[in-house]
Amino acid sequence: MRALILGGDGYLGWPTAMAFCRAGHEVCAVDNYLRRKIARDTHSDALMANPLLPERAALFERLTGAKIEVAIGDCCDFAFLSGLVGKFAPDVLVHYAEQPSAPYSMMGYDKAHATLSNNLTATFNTIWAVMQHAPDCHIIKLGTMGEYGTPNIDIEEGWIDIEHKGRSDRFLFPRQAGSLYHTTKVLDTDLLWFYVRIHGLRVTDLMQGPVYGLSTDEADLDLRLLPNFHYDDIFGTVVNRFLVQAVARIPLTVYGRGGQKRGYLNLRDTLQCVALAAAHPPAKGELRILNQFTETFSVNELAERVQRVGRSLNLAVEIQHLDNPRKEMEEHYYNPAHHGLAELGLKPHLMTDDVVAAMLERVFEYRDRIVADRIMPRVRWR
Ligand code: USQ
Repeated sequence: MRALILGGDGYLGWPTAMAFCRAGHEVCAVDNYLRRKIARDTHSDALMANPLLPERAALFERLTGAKIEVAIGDCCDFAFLSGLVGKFAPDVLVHYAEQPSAPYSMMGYDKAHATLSNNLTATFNTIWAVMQHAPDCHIIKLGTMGEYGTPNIDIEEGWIDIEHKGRSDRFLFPRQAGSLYHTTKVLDTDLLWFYVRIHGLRVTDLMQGPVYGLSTDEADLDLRLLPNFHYDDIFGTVVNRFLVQAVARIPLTVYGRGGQKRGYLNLRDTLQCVALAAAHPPAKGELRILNQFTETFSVNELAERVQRVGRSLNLAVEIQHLDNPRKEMEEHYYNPAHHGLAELGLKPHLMTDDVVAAMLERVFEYRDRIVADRIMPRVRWR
């Protein structure tokens, strides 16, 4: 396949580009370094230094003989994106090119507007570029489990059958996101669904939970190929933050009571899920929605697990409950379906103690680079 990876410099985009390339596909990775710029502006640099995309691609080629094409540019620039889609003619386009931080999107008008404008424009331009130049291309869009929020009913996989006054129909499952960032993903889904209905696009929307980890088959070839691993309050996801806090002997920052449940997955499983979606495209005119996570945990369960494994490695891990900077339910029902990817063949890498220990050991190698004042939450929802 010819695979265009939008957001190819990111935590998920770069490992995806390597994995697709290694699997024998023609890959072009696209990025404008927005995440690096926001990280610099908010003093949220990643744990390890990540070479720029052309350098990473050159190193990957030296090590594997496989070539990742690189295009530096902004997906919000329609002339750039449409020219690229026209020239590259992708069979599959994986769209990660979004501002992915919930806290950043809650920092005030400018950052909220930047998130809304970037995310919606990148999705809109993707749709139009594909419609104009590659109408059979399969768009794989990274959505988020956060689109559904935490309703007091079971969460279905994208769609729900509703009976109302003796009649029934199928609708998108109700969405009620907990941050402006997550809300942009709801709006993305609505845009995609509109153009699928009207123009017969072929789309998979992957509702992904928080991802953890830094090891993949390709990233393990050389430390300079590792994904950008954040532990700060802006870009760091909760498990990655807890790993770094454990190594730095900073008490684990559980927000509020810690009963918040989410569906989590290992970075390796993100790669598997995207590959499976690409290998099994939906029909034209279909919006396929898959819930992408392998296990659900509360924040307390995650903290206790990192503490237990950390202590077995002689790390003195403590847990602290902070006043919750977010507005979210801290105790709630959570039962999301996730059959679709398993039916496509997903073999989960679960969060065993060995997996946690291996991640702690890798983070430990970078302990001198941990900056303690990047840990505490700086952004409050209210
Ligand atoms: N949390 C803590 N302590 C921390 C950090 C987070 O208790 O130090 C809690 C949060 O309050 C939340 C849960 O952990 O209840 C998950 O937070 P997170 O920061 O790991 O994840 P979130 O902000 O929801 O966003 C991340 C990614 C985002 C992706 C999303 C999937 O940054 O791009 O869309 O995970 S999901 O959460 O399923 O919507």
